[in-house]
Amino acid sequence: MQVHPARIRSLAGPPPRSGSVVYWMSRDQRAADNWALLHAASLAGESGAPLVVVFALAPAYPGATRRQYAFMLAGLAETEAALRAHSIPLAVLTGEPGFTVPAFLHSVDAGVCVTDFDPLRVKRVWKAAVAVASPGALVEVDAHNVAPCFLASQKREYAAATLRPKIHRLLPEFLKPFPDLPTFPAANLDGFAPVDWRAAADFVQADPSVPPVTGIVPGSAAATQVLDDFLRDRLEGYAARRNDPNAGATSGLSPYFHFGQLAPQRAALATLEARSRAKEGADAFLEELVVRRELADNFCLYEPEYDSFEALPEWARKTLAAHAADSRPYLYDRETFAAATTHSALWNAAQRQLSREGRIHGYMRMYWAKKILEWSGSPREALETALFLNDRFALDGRDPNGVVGVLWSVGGLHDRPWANRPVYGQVRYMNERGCRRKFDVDAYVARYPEQ
Ligand code: FO1
Repeated sequence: MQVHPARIRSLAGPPPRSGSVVYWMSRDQRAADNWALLHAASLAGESGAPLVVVFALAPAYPGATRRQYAFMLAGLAETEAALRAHSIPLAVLTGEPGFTVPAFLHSVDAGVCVTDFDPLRVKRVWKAAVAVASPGALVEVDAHNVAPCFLASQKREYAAATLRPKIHRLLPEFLKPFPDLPTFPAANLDGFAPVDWRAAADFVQADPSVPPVTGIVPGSAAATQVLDDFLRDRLEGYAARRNDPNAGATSGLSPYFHFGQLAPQRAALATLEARSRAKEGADAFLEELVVRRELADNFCLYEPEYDSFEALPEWARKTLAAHAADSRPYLYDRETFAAATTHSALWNAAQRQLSREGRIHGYMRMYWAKKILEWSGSPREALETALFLNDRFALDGRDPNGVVGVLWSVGGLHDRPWANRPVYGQVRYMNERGCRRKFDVDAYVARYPEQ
């Protein structure tokens, strides 16, 4: 089956030529429900060329620690087995992707290299390096968004309200079931030994002081199980209970989306099927899963400085600058925040949830980031601290969704101005009293004691 042509765009580089087909897997690390892999498989199938999948393992992905690498490598090992069941080999290339990918493409005489779309800077740099050194064409397929990011909008959108109608217009065309991945002749595996995952783990130089998490099982099979459980047990109460960090009402799917172990489109299709029995929950979840998630990609695609103070909306930069000299009730440095030793038991509990579990409840993430703004020397420093901590401890750090979550909380991104107050200016304010109105703060704090 052909992949919708609007999901595909060609990146600068030589024109397509005959030769083997390579799928350079990066953001979408799964065998099933992967439009980039399906496109590569259909190109190989049409021309009778061999198909091989490569993953370029970078020695030190920016900001990542042992925690994220362990989760990613475990998921990739499962993906390798799933690919081999279709006689598609996976090769792991260790080193700087800008060098290792072109070298591999030459070694297999690749006619075309397909890769998955990703709006982040590091990927753009890698892709530009591959495009100039590739023997054949380099094409990109959006396998992450339901509505292809570069089609849904050609500019940085102001807010969810401006992107929502554009996405909804495209859903009938793009929110379609996935075809099965074809199986190749057994000879397609010739010359490719199974990956040595121990050697791959040894190659990684990530900071070992942030250990792997135990409470979240990596991989596509676990992701599908988490999705099924969520839809069966929690979708109905999602709209009413998702802002209660004690309710266990959220989907828990973010780490799986970040590493592409589950397709957001798979989750959207399954949610639609469940909609007849849980309309309110399904609509609230689809808004997060599709509109908000795709708004984050839109922001990172069209705002080159997406993780900086300069990327904030003008009103927010102005109001934060006007309040930069306001006196702060407490001032903490990055180490104090990281160690969860502020004066606030609620904030410390949120930081402990993040550092112990590798994730933080969505509502608490807003509170956590807003207090970093309130208790840092400047808004710029707050932004840097929040991004640093999120990247370091969250399994889904370094994701457009995480970047946008932090910028929304600290700097009013995709939000509107609110009543003026100290330090925050017109950026939306949150405090512990508001939390107490919404949920049992003491119960939350008790779950994350000092150790
Ligand atoms: N992508 C790669 O292609 N190679 C890597 O070595 C790699 C490491 C890595 C470590 C932590 C992490 O959070 C992400 C990592 N990714 C890597 C990228 C990831 O798959 C995502 O594409 C982006 O972070 C989000 O769009």
